[in-house]
Amino acid sequence: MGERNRETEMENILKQYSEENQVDSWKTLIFLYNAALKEVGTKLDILNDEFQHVHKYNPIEHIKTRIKTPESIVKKLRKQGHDTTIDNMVKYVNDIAGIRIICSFTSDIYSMAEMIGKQSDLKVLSIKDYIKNPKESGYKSYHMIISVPIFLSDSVVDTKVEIQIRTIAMDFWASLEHKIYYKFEGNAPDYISQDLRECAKMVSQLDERMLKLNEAILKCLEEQQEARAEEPKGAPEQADSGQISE
Ligand code: 0O2
Repeated sequence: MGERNRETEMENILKQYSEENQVDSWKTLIFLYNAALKEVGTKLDILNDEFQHVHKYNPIEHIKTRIKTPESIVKKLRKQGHDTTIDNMVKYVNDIAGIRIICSFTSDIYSMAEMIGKQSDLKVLSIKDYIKNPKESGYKSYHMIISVPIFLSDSVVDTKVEIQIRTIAMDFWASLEHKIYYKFEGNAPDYISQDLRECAKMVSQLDERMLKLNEAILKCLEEQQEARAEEPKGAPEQADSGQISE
């Protein structure tokens, strides 16, 4: 199947499975986005396992997936000035299927993004680096919109997924800020927004410090290993007597 056909396949599938019925269209849409989350989730698990296998280290702390609520999708479309049709949801709402990857260190974020970008069956549609360019609110995270092919019985549908990659500290800030702002519905008093920006700075400093600490620990371990390797070989080790020494 040609690339051009695959891009219009989503519209065809929605029509074919739904016979112009909006409820059926919605169900088909959610089925496809759930399938996309499964595909990408499996890819991430494999990448994490490979990393553990080769480097004895897990860059991923944990992964969260979610399908955006219908209320939230409608709100986003209205905010963008679009009619709330199924076609517009597919076209304009890029984060109906969302995956959040929580990493240990900032450096892990870029390793993950690179590994995802190299998966030949995924298409990276856009990247927003809110780590290098944080939002006005103080928000930091690395966003990728990708599309993943979903293989159905007689067709292939490219389906969009938003991947957000952040550290534990960035996630801690973003989750609490989201809750606070939700309460104020976007109209938080200035001193609260200011305080949140201050907290975001503290979170960034913490991330930087933990990264440096990790680098120092790795260097220290490497030096200890080298020193041990250079130690002159002493007397041959005594055979284990099977007794526990004091
Ligand atoms: P929810 O409930 O998390 O889904 P695009 O997706 O590119 O068409 P958009 O939506 O402006 O355009 O994308 P952007 O700026 O990359 O951000 C989308 C998501 O990033 C948001 O989704 C949040 O999850 C997160 N985000 C962005 N800015 C902030 C922020 O200041 N604070 C927090 N806590 N999260 C933020 P939703 O749909 O807003 O919400």
